[in-house]
Amino acid sequence: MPIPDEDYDAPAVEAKWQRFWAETKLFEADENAGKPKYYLLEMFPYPSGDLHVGHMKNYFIGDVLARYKLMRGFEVLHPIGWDSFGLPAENAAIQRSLSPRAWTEANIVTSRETLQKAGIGYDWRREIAAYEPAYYKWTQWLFLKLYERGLAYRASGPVNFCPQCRTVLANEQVEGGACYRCGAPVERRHLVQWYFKITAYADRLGDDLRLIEATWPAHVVTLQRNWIGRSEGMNVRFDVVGEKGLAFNVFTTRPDTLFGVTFMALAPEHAALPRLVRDVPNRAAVEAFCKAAVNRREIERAAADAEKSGVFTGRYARNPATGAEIPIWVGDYVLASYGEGAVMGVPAHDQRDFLFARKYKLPVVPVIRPADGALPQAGEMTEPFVEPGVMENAGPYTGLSSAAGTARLAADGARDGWGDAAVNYHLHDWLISRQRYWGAPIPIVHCPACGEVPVPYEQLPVLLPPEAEVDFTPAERSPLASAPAFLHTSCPRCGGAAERDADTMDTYVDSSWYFLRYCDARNEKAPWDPARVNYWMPVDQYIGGDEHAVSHLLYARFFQKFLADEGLVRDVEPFPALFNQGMVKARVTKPDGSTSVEVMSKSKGNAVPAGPFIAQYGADVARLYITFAGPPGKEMEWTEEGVGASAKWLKRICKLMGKYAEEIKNVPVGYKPDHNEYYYAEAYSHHTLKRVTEDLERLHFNTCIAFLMEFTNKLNAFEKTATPTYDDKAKIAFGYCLKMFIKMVAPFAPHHAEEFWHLTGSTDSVFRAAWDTVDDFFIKVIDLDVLNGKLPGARVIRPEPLLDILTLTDRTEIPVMAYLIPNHQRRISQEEKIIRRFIIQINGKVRGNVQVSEPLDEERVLAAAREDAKISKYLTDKRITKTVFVPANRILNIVVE
Ligand code: ANZ
Ligand code: ZN
Repeated sequence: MPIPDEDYDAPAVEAKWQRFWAETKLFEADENAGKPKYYLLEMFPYPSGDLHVGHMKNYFIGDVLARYKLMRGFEVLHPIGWDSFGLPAENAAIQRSLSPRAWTEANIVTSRETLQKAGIGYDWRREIAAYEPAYYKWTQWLFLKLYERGLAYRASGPVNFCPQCRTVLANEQVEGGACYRCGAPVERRHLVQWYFKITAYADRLGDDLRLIEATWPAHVVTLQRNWIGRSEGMNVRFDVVGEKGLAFNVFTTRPDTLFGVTFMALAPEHAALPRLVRDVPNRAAVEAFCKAAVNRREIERAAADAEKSGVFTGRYARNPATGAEIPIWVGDYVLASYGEGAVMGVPAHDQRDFLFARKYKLPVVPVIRPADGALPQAGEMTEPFVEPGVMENAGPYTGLSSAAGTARLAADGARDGWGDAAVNYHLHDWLISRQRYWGAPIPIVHCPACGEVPVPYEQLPVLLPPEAEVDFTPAERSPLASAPAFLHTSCPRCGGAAERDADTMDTYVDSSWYFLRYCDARNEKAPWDPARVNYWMPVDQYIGGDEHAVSHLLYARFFQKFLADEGLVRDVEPFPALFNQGMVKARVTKPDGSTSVEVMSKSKGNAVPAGPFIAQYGADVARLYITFAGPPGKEMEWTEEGVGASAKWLKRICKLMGKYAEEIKNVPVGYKPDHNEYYYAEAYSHHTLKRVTEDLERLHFNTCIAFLMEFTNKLNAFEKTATPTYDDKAKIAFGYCLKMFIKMVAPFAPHHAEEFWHLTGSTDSVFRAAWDTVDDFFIKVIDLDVLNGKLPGARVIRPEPLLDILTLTDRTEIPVMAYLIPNHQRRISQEEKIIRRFIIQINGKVRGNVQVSEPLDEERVLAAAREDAKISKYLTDKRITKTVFVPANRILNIVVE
């Protein structure tokens, strides 16, 4: 067995072990393994080209954990697949005049090869790709299930439309008013689209955040909670003055401010507006205002600091609480898509209403005062008082707290018929239709006679038409409509001529259930066997970016809950533990020569492709570098110097292994350190093990590596030939420590570790060797300070920082690694430091006292007495006939013959 050395041929050695792992089925996960399961998952990649080293961070983190969990005795499910449908493939394909399929497949081939060369341990038998009919058949099946339950529906409504990508987008895909893909400003259009009714699960999605709050990054939980945006309040009815039967509902979270309402504002899109302004003189002005406002984007319109505009309709409504007539305005800050599309304006207590009132000279009427202060004076207010407080000038409610008043108003409103308690969500239904080619076709047929007809389950999959038949360059209609053989079909219900739905599904539908498919990836009869899914689910550790906080992570939770209601999965949170890896950044040089550090990406020109990098340096160097560069959750900067340090450390380990090949081979089976006579190196190994294990559990890989580096330094500094105490016993202890070390290194540098492990004579994988358990003895009795030099009976000098040399009392110097530490010399640890003085009486006479450390039992006190110079002379050669031990009084009475 060659020892990895200077000439270590990374590609050859790594390929050898990768073959070995494949042949020995190391990562093939099985439900019947008789071990506890561990489902580890990285968000499945979008195959957009070759992976760069920034992408690899995700997979390296996963792989370190997978290998560690294997060694901890888990049956680890670690699968991989491809999120291979979607807009970018189609856009890239159009730009390069390739077919989306050919482009995607080529990318999968390169990416797969990169992951394999990186040595990431996956169960490749479970590989899936969203664009394969064997997968999207079930995506369509799930659509039909949702449809059956009324949770997939078609509706006309305002949608976000990206003019550049020529498709509608989900709300989650609109970022600051722009398309999440191409950045073009999104337009509002009214189209008939398919929706998934995620709002039916809003409460459960919100409530169950409590179950994962502690194990998800806090900001992701907050983002989801705010996105769901549960809001409790009241719907209040305002009757229009002078028109019987016409009324507006407003949603308010502050019914306690009802007495301060000075106007009403409707959304420009409000359905009842035309009727309201039918006969008013300024009808034209209102219509012109609405037309302009509708074209402005909602986010802009609703922003707290945006300029607010409005127009008076000329009509009035009656405040149900006061009977006062208030003017009805149209306001561009009122959104049609939230609540009732109308607000009651309370300028004294709401920021947006305040700005609106100031601009249009509407009255400000304060009706809430701070609990410990006076009611604000309208004329003096420079900003509204938005906190809850005590109600004033509020008729029968005056003097009530905001909370009490709100409850009373809700009861009175319900009794008198002008208002009801209401809950609103900011979450909208999930718009899933896309007017693009590269996605799963929506399994619906439109029949002139029967209307919308679902494709029968047994006719799935509805296959995408071959690319040759499709004009997939963007046009007004979906590309699928350009393939007559696809479009024209017969109605499943009446058999008459009908058309298929020409839209495809949002790719987030594909990724809402892929983690379930992995559990039973080759099932042809069903999307999965519930027994298998229930065995593996939930995912024990999910790793991915927080950019999916309110999209994928929300959709997947929704699917899991829906599927639980269908009895297809258990009702559990799918990802109880989520880890967000930090971004990998790298320096970018701009045309003007200036530089900046930015997130690695191909488009910025700062991406380091993973394939060639691994071919040059080896996978272990790449993964060590990435896992050592900083805490995995933090961002890191990629530099070439950093790479060198990892490569150097690996070389130093190789040197060490070469030096101790004999020792490693000769450790007797079952060897354990002797607690009475152990070596510095053994104690140190267990301390290192403790720290590495704890930090692996916390995913703090960088500190694990730092501990292991420190350990390498100590071992390397030891010169065995110059050490008189380096005898057979020491050799065994050293071999033992090195075997522990190899196992600790294994998750981080698996190829090297496997090579080293086979030096022990083992023919099995190091990943089938059990992770060592920390021997608490070492942790309890000897602390790291002691190990770092402060040994009793020895003085430590440090000629160089990393080489600990002991100068013994006889002036000999030895490196501490081989220093045998007999138990009686060990320093007393913190817990043992409680020391008590005991009085010793012999035959009724006090003969002295002794100091004893815990445990303070009779045996130890007696032993101390025998060792004490003054007392011992009364005990030598005497037979003790009786002892009386009084620990409370700290006395030991001894009766001797
Ligand atoms: C009167 C009021 C007085 C309000 C006050 C607030 C403070 P959240 O918490 O997000 O649910 N609102 C209701 N529907 C709206 C719409 N379609 N477009 C814009 N704003 C709307 O916000 C609820 C509050 O937002 C509601 O409570 C309403 O203003 C406004 F001192 O009613 B409030
Ligand atoms: Zn029909």
